[in-house]
Amino acid sequence: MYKEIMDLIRKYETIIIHRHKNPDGDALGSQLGLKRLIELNFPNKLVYAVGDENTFVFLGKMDIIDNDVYNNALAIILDVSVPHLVSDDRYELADHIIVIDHHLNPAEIGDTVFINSTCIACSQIICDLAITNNLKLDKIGATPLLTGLVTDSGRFLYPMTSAKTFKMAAYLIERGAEIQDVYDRLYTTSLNFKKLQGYFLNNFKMTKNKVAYMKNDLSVKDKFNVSTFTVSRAMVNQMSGVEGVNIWANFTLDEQNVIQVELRSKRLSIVEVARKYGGGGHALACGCTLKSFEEANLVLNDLDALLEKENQNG
Ligand SMILES: [Mn+2]
Repeated sequence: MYKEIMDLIRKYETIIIHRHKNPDGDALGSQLGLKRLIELNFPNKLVYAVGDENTFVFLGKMDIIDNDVYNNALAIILDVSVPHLVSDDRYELADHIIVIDHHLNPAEIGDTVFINSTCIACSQIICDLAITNNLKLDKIGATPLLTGLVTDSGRFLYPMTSAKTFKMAAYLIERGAEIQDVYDRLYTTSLNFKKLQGYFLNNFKMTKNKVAYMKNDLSVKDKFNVSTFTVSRAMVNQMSGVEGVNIWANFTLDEQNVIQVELRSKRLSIVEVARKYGGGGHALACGCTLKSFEEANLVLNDLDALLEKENQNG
């Protein structure tokens, strides 16, 4: 499979790299890492990274390109395989589309699809591609890739962290990835963010079978002066690591009147529940969107029932 990807990279003169909207460290990390990897090893090619920007912009800027750049170009989509989640839908204009992802969903796009859901980060797949093909990599490419590994593994904490993850981290640090700088940027928080963490710790609730959860309306983001995304994605794991809590869920109303749902589990697969409500993701880390907090109660009931069944089976 890597051979097919490399053959396509060799074939095209122009390569445009996409990833999901509202990028996290892994989406941007794998995108900017792959961009640098291609630039270093194929200096005559034109390589662009496109999409929306957010607080992860310290990893590198996005390129602004015209539609005609996509003529006879190769588009590579990273860390996502669902069309409406891809940032910048002009990938459709490309001659050929490669999707490289580590989510469980069946890919809905791409002429060439490579999905490995045993990899904790899409960045880990890009590292593997580099090592397997003996590609050159420098600090500029290694640093974003390490950021992807660190963020998607929760600083090497989440269950899919493997020997391979650490091998890739070692490989990246050997190539100059600035680990201290990455950590400083990722784990220094604003005072508001810290206080929001405290708010979560003090206010989360539990269902009968100990699904920990929070329901956040817009007043939470306003009170702590942060984004909905921060309240939703960045806070869900405040409820992890509590004795007896094996599933935790975060429901956050956004400005479009949609409830953003983040679901996490220690061992039991919960992605089926996310899928039931139109979402998806990984077995132990997934999400969906809902129309109301009443629907959130249905999700909580389903999660609670999973634990009830598990308890009965001993
Ligand atoms: Mn990822």
